[in-house]
Amino acid sequence: TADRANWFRQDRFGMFIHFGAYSNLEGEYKRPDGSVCRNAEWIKRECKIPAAEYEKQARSFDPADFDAKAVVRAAKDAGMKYIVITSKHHEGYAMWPTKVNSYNLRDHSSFDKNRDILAELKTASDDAGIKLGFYYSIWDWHDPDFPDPATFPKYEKRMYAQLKELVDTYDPALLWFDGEWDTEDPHNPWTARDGERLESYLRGLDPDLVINNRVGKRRVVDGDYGTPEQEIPDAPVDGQLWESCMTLNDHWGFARYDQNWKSSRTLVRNLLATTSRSGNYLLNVGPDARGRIPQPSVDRLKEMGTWLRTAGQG
Ligand code: FUL
Repeated sequence: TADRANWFRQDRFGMFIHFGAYSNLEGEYKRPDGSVCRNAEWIKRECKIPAAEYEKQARSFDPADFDAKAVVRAAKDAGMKYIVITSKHHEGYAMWPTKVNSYNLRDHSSFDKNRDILAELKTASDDAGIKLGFYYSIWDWHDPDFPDPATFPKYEKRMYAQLKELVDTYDPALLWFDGEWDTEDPHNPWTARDGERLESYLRGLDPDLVINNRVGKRRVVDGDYGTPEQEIPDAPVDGQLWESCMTLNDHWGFARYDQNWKSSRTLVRNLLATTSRSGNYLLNVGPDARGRIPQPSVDRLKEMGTWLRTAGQG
């Protein structure tokens, strides 16, 4: 990893944001028989929601209360130095007005057509001196060309086009890939070579981009840093940079029923355990259908910040 990751090495503490069309369901899908199936960002797949039905609910998605300044303030109050938001999760729904397809927050929603939450977040982050990065899922449950190796190149072309849009429009500091793993159903055709090709393409667009290892097959040579999930490793692997991502409760996306919040004491302890082992800590919030960060999350972030500032003075 070259100098491009210097800021990442120093910044240590970031905010992860899981926000997508799944947020509109707030974790609960009512089946035709009246029973309720619960999940968060995996709800479409885990609850086997028919594609047409999922697309239909996405049309009513209206996160009118998303407030980029409030999000950035919550991050800043906690002592976080960067933000990584889902631009597209496995569901395939783009959170910016992509020109590649119409399955996005401008063209397939009830949201104000003049708003662009990634642009809003970029402006608010720049104003506050916070770096902004994007999560992007390679795995795509919506694009029909994804699962079949014969049509996969067509999907890949669109994926490249979307990533170029993101880089050209919002100038992100970091890209956080996901969904690169082998899945049986549907088949995931992503190979180590695909990852290498994508990484060099992106470095050609912007040599300063920091990229996580899920762009490839999570080998030490893939991307700039490792991505342990919901765990804090004892030590770095092969001296590699790493970042532990973790949830505040038990889910990444908003789940109305999940009130299993970690205490701020636990969160501070996790932050210290991570940074003392030279890792970064990426702590997640999941805004609700209206785009609001849940109050228990805001409270905990505030308490962490208070603790950090007090400890710094002592
Ligand atoms: C996982 C995803 O499948 C989860 O939904 C979440 O985004 C997590 C950070 O990465 O691999």
